[in-house]
Amino acid sequence: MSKSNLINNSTKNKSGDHPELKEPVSLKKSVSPIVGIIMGSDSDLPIMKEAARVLNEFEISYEVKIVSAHRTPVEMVEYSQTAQSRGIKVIISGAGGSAHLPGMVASMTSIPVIGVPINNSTNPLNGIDSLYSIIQMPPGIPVATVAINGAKNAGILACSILSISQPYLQRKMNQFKEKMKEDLKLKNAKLEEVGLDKYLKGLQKAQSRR
Ligand code: RP5
Repeated sequence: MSKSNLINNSTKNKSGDHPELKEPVSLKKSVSPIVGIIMGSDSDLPIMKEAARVLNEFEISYEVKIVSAHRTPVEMVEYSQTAQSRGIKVIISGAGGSAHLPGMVASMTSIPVIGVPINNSTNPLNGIDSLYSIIQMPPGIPVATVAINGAKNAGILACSILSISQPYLQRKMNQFKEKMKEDLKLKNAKLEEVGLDKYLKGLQKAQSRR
C-alpha cells in the first residue's frame, strides 16, 4: 500500500481547491481494494474521508472514486457492473444534491451498498433531501443508509459486514467496541473525580482544539 491523497474536512476556497485537504489523513491506495468508496463530487470528500479513516484503522484495502450519477452516468454503470468482478465486496456511496447515486449503483450490483446522505455547503436542504432519497428505496433494491454525514458509521458497517467471513476482523471489531466501553468508563471516573464544572471546562477546551 502506498500513501495517496491527503484530505481533511473543509469546503472549497475561491479557486475551487480544498486547502485543508493537505492535512494528513493518510488515505491509502490499495492494489486490490475490497471496499469501494464513491461519491458524486469532490465536495463530498471532506465528509467521506471519515469512512476511509475507519478502513485505514481496520487495515482494510479500499479505493476512492468520484462517480456521478448525473455527470458521469456511463462511468457509474461501468463502476457498478465491474465492482464485484474486480473484488469489491462492499460499496460505500456518498451523495448530496439529487442523491440517486447509491440507489442506482445498488440496482446494478448484488454486493451490499451503504449510502451516506451528504450535507455540505452545496446542499441548501441540509442533507434531508439526500437522506430521504437514499433511505426510501423501493422494495427489492436496498441501500443500507447511515445518518446524514455518517461516513464514519458507513466505514464501521463495512468492516462489520466483512468481519462475517474474516475472524481477524471479528476480533478487531470486538476490540473496537471494548475500547469504546473502556473510554466511557474512564470518562465516568474523571467526571466523578473532578466534578461537573471542571469536566465541562476540559470538554470545551478539547472541542475547541478539534
Ligand atoms: C451531488 O451533488 C454530489 O454528491 C454533491 O453532494 C452535490 C454537489 O456537487 P458539486 O456541485 O459540489 O460538485 O452529485
